[in-house]
Amino acid sequence: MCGIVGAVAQRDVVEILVEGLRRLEYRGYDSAGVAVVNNAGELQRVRRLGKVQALTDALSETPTPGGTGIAHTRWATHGEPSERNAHPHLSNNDLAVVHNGIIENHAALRRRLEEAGYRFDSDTDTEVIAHLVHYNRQNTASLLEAMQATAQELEGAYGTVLLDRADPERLVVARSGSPLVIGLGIGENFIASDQLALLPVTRRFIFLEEGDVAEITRSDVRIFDKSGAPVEREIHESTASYDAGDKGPYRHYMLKEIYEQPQAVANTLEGRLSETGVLDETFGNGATELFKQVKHVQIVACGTSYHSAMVARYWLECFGGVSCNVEIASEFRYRKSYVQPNSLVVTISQSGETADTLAALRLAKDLGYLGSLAICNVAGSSLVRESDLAFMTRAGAEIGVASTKAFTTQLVGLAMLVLAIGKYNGLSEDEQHGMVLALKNLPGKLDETLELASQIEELAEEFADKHHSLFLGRGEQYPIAMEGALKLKEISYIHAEAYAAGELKHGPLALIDADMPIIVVAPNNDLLEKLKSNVEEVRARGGILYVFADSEAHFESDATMRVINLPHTRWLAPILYTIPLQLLSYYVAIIKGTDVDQPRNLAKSVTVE
Ligand code: F1P
Repeated sequence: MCGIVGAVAQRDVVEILVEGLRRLEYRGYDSAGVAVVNNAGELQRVRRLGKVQALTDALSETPTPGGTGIAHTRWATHGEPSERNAHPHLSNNDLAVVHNGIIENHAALRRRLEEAGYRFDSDTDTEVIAHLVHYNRQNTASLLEAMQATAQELEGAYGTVLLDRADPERLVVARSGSPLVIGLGIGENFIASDQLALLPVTRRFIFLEEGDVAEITRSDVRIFDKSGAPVEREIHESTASYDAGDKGPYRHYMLKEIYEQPQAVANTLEGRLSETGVLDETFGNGATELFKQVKHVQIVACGTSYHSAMVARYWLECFGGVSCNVEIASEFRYRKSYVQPNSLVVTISQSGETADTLAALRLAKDLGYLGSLAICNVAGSSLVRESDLAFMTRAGAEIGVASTKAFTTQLVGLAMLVLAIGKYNGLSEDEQHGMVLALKNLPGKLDETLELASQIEELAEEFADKHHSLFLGRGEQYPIAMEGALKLKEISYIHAEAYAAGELKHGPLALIDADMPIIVVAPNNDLLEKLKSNVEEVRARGGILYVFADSEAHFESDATMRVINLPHTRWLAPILYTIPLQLLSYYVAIIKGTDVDQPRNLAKSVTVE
């Protein structure tokens, strides 16, 4: 899930490469590096441990001009984050390579190459690509052929770009399992792992397909498919925007994104609802025909997106009139599963590039589902392109690694899916009408909920010295407890676990003491009385409770319980109750002084499995 940028131009490309890396930092920020062929015809490489800013500082001290270059921002898989493991990797000072993905047979290849006399300078799997291409180059007519030969020997996933000192007028690139996009300029061409990196220089893109190897020069792009045959790939005019902008009055992107949620939800709803339902076109051409046949929904996703899927299971079975299974994509893709009759597969992903989710979609297509729907925030992403139907959340660019507005807009998309499928499966017009109204009122309720921020900021003080915490919810609030726990882990590094409150007495009660804050999400629903009993079980054992409750649920603050009341809502309560948990983790992280937008060890887009 590293970020890659490359350029072949007449002008100096280093600025373009570094700006590209900045835009790709969401893919990893363990180290960054750049290599160019300089005016003296030498390969010049600058690498730094840490974020792109460290590389920028180094480049301002050591100007590295060149018309052809490659650059990389890393999320470490093989080998610790360090300068020697940072890309680009070199072979014999002739060849520079950047890579995204994992070479699974790297150990065997490394042994072979060491026997052939190659010396390894890093612990990465990437370095085998550099040496193997270098080795194959001796028996092939061009760098392109050397890459094609190398591709036959590599197992695993890669998006890779090669630069040859002896032939600096071209880059050779290969895609197998990790996305790469060619950017077309005038008298200059580019390559990147995401079009976002290249938006300042072009709007014309070619998305490489699985198994493609390509050669890019200033004036030409030649693409060859898996079998080595030359192919033409469509050119796309991109309308994508890079609106990371500045943080405005906010201290972090995450806080900005939390506050953007009412607007993001309003945008996601806009033009998609009638008085009594959801317009089928919202999900793309052919949605009506497909939805009429659906009797079962299989959802696959990872991380935060998986939590939204879990909420959807409650909704689909309660209101949608169809059965639903939910599975983590990395599990689904590697087990034998049974395809229910008339089954729709739904993938959920902010980025649309999550490797496991993409692999799960491809598997599902082979297994013979009725059709596939992607719920995604990035237009033109692999997931969207490869699915039959797509629902675009309109959250706008999400920069904070911990997902916030992408999650709540996914839930809005899933709520609309429930309506769209439900209307063919017994959801009455009256019910639909009420649900549409609730969706329309949601941005206002989110605004009201955000007003609780100062109360939550105060509460956060009590968490700063804690090492563990427990999140409890029941029904469709159980996944919200899971999402709250994940947020706290991700950005404050406090150990947090979530439990369905009914499970307490089956083990976790043993953990309860005054040092273990218990966070409870308690809307006023059919399970409220059950939840209240669970709360008493905790109290009786000396636990300190923090309850986010419906104003009509009648929880009272006292010495062992802090209550914060939220506006009243019914079926969309999971969306509303997400907000205080996001704010809580944010303020705890602020007190702890962690890197909120780029927490340690994580990356925004997980393009390796
Ligand atoms: C899945 C995910 C995010 C999380 C983090 C890492 O990504 O787990 O939920 O916030 O950024 O990746 P996606 O498939 O939703 O893009």
